[in-house]
Amino acid sequence: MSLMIKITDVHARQILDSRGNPTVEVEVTAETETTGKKITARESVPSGASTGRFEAVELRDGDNPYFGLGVQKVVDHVNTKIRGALIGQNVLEQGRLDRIMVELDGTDNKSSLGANAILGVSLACAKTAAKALDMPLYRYIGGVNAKELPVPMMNVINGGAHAKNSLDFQEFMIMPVGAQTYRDALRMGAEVYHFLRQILNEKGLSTAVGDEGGFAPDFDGVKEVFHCLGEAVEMAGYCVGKDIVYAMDAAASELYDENSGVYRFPGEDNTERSADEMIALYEELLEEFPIVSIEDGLFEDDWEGWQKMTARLGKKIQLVGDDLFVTNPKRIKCGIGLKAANAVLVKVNQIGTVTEALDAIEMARFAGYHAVVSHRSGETEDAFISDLAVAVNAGQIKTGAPCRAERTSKYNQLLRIEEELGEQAEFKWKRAGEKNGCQN
Ligand code: 2PG
Ligand code: MG
Repeated sequence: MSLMIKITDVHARQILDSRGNPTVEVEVTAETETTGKKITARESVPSGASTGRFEAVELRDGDNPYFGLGVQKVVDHVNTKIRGALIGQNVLEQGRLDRIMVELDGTDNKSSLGANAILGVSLACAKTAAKALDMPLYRYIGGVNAKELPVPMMNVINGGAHAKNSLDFQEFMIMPVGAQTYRDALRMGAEVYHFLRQILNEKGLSTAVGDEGGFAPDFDGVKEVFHCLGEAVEMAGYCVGKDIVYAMDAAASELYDENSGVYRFPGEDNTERSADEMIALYEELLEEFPIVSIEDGLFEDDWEGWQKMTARLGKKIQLVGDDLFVTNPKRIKCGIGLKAANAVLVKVNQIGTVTEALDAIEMARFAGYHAVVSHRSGETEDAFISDLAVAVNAGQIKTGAPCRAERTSKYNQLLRIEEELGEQAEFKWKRAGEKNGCQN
């Protein structure tokens, strides 16, 4: 590479995420050799609540203050070891920078330096490089063909580990697939969200929100959620199943009891379901409601169950592996070989570097799997994932409800990107399981 933009500083600090827990923010400064101009950009690291057991390791201090959740050790790793290894390197060589950090860490799961240390630097390097080249981040990562605005998967009802309500499944999402543009999709989603609040109010249900900005009342089972969503969609003047379709994240690993091998539903008086019964439940829901995507329908290590579920449902809908794949090319490869799932959830902090996340996306799509770019339940105001979604033309982004600034920052960044792309911008719903025909 001929252009040299040398890293001159790497600096981390501890900040707070959207749950009020500490996380890492990193600034990378680089200098263009020819002009001597210095550029600095900053990125921060998100954090999950329903984390998959195969995720790269998020290091925490483990003692006071912050109830053991501090990241001061991680900050020190960035400011000493990683800084030392990256100073003088070319910020444009993302693959090399990420490899240096992975090798410096030396473990399989980034447990030595911490995936949160490595990711913060990796993200900030990409952003600094884009800024130094005076390029939008999505263009820097994706190149000239980065142009597709993703369909938002808006998590308007929160349950599971993200809320203290009676809902055992974690996320109930609306997807405004009938929109012609991203801007319209966002508006449609926000309108439905507001009507949903009105409906919940009228029913005397709570409109307090969960970690991802969705409402989190006590519902009388899963079907009641979809009935409420349907009412809200119709009140907003849209057609259920045509303008707006649904997606779910069951986050089933959270419900799985490994000792007995069953899924337990605390919100249904501890009803137990086997993997077969879970699949049957999804089939029943698909019959009744226009659900086009189910994430983590089964336990993160039940490859056999996933194979069965994919054989049964995979032609009709998108089956997304989150805890199953943890954005890890090795696990994705395994899933592809076994025909388990047909889509990958992409969370940069599950794997820990920009390069590996891009590798995961490439591998998935080469095998015909879809890629859904995703936030975490603990987020910051940074919107890296919005640029990433456009960079890889992912076509779908999951980043919570149109509520809470750490969620809207992602949706708003996509508005800016759409405006900037102008006539080049594309927005289309072309994913597995698309259902046509209005159900009203
Ligand atoms: C998920 C995510 C994001 P968390 O399970 O998909 O919605 O939740 O970040 O808590 O793992
Ligand atoms: Mg998930």
